[in-house]
Amino acid sequence: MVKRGMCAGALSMVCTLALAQAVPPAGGLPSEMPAKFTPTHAGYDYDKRDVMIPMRDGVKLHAVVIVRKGLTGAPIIMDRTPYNSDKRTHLEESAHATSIVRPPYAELIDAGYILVLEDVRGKYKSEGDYVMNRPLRGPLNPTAVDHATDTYDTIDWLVKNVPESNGRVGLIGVSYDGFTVTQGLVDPHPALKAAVPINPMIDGWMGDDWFHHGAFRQEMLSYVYAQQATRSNEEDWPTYARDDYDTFLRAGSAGALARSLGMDQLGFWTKLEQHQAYDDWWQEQAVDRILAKRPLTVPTLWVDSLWDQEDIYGAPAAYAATEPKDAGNDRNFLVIGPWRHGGSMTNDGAHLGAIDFGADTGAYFRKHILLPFLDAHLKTGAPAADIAPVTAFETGTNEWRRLSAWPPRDATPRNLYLHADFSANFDKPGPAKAFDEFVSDPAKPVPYRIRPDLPMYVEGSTWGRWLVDDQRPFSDRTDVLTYVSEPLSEPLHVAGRPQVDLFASTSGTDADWVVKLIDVYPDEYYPNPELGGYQLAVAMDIFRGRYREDLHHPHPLKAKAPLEYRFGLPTANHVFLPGHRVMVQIQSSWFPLYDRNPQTFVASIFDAPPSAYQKAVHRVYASSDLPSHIELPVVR
Ligand code: PG9
Repeated sequence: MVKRGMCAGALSMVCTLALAQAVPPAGGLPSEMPAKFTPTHAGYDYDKRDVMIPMRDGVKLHAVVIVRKGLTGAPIIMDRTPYNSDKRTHLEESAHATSIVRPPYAELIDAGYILVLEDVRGKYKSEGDYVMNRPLRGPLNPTAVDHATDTYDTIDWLVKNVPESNGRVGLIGVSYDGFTVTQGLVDPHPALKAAVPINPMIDGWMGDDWFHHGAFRQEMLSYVYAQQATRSNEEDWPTYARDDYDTFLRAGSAGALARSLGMDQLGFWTKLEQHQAYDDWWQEQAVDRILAKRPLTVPTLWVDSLWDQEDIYGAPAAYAATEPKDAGNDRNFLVIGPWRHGGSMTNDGAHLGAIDFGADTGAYFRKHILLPFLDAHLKTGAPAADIAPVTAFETGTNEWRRLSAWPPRDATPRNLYLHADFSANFDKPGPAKAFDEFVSDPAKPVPYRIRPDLPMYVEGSTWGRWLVDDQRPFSDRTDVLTYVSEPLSEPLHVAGRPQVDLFASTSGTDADWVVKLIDVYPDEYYPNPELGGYQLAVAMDIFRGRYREDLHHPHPLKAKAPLEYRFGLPTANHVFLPGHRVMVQIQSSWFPLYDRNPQTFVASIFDAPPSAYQKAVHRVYASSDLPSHIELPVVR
C-alpha cells in the first residue's frame, strides 16, 4: 500500500521514493527503528564527547570529555583508568552532568572543571596492548610507549582540541588510576599543572596490591583474572564457595588454583610466578624509586588512607621519596585520612565499620584540601591555597592536624617490649631466657577477617572495612600470641611507621610472621557501649621469613634457631587514649588474603606440593638478649 495521502501536496520525487521504500516486504511491517538513532540531548546542561585520541605510535585511546555548556577558559581534570570510562560517565542517563558521574567528580564539574576519563591502552574502547601496571620504557618495556608518553600525548591533544579549556590540566585517580597519575609525573607535559595520586599502587611487592614483604595476596587472583582475560572484563572469576577461606584452602596453593582456571594464559600471572622475590623486575618499577631520581616539577598532593585494604604502602612511601626534591616546600603535599581504599572520594567518611570519626572526613578533605589545591594550580589567576605540607587526621582524638613534615618532627622512637607473661610495656625484659610458643598449622590458618570471607567485591563483602574488624575473635586462638599493656594513664600518640623487631624461631624451615598493633578500648565504653573491649587494629602487616636475610633471594630458615626479623608496619596516626590498652598480636598466617607458607622451604611457594605443608612450633622470644619489640614513633 502506498499512502499517497501523507505526501499530499508534495508528490515530489523524494517523497515518492521514500514511500516506495516503505513498502513492507510481503507479510511484514517496516521497522520503526532507524538504522542509527541520534539523540538530541535537548536541554542537557553538558556536552559529552566520545573521542579517540592518537598516541605517538598510532594507537588511539578512548576518552570521554564532559563539558558543562557555556563553560570557557576552564581547567581540565583527567582520570586515566583501566576500569571503563563509559561506565564511569554513565551512572544514569541524565540531563545533568553531575548525575552521570560519582559525587566527587560531580563536585569538580560543579566547581567549573572539564572532566576527562580515559581508558588506558588496551582496556575497554582504547586500542593497543594491555600490560598490568605497564612499566616505563626501558629494560622492562622495550616499546616506545608507556603511561608517561600516553599521558603526555593525551594532554597535548586535549589542550589543542577542547576549545573550552584554559590549557591547564590536572591528573587525579584512586589506586590503579593513582598509579597512572604518578606516571604522568615522569617527563610531564608542560600543561600538567597539578597531580593528585590517591591511594596509588607504588610498590607491588613491598606493601601494595600483589605482595606484602614477599607474602602473596592471593585473593587478588580474581582481579588479575577479570582484568586480563578480556579487554572489557567479560570473563567473571567463578565462585566455588560463599566463603573464600573454603575456596582457597581446598585449592592448596595459589599456583594450583590459578592453573586450574587457565591463568597460565594471562601474562601478568606468569610474571607473578617468575617474580616472587623482590628482584630487579620489582625494584625497577617501584614508583617511589623512580620518582626519587627525577625532579619534582608538578605540584602533587599524595593521599593516604590509614585503613587501606589494597594500597596502604604507596602514598606515604612516594611522598617520602619525593619530599627531598621539594626544596621550596611548595610542591609536595600529603594528606592522611581515616579511610579505606578510596574512602576519601566517597560520601561515607564519617565512619568505617564500627569506628566513628565524628564528621564526614571525605567531604572535609575534598572541600578544604583537594578543591583549594586544584583551584590554586589549575584555575587561571587563582590565589594560592592555604594548605599545610601535611594534613593528617589523628584517629583516637578525631582531629585534623596541619603539620610541616611527615612523620611529625617531634616523633621519636620508643620501644614497646613483649614479655613472656603476655604483657607489653616500655621496660626491656630481663636476662632470663623466656619465650612463648604456639603451633602453627597450615591446615587451620588464622583468618584475616571475620568470616564469612565473602569475595572481595561481591555485595555484602566486608573487604572494604576488614582492617577495622574487631581483633577479639583472633586474640583467643591458641595459634595467636597476644600481649597487652596495662590501661594507659596518659595519651600515647603514635605517628609514622612502627618498626617490628622480632626474635622468633620455627621448628620448620620457612615461616610467615604477622604482627598487629592494636588499641584495646576500655572494658566498658560509655561513648559507644558496643565498643566496650573492642580491639581496633592500628597497624598490622606480614613478613615472609625466607626473605629475612635478603629480599632478592629467599633462604631457608635454620630450624629452631632464634632469628631476628625487622620490618615496618603501615603508617599510623593514632592516639591511644587514657584507659585504653596497647595490644600486640603475633601469628603465622593471615588467610586467605595471603597464601599459606608451607613452613617447609620450597623453591616456589606458588607450587608447594601438599606434602610441604607441615605444622611447626613457633616461638617468640622476650629476654634482654632477644628482646622482641615494636619501635613506636611516639609524639611527645
Ligand atoms: N587496588 C587496585 C589495583 C591497583 C593497581 C594494580 C592492581 C590493582 C585498584 O583498586 O585499582
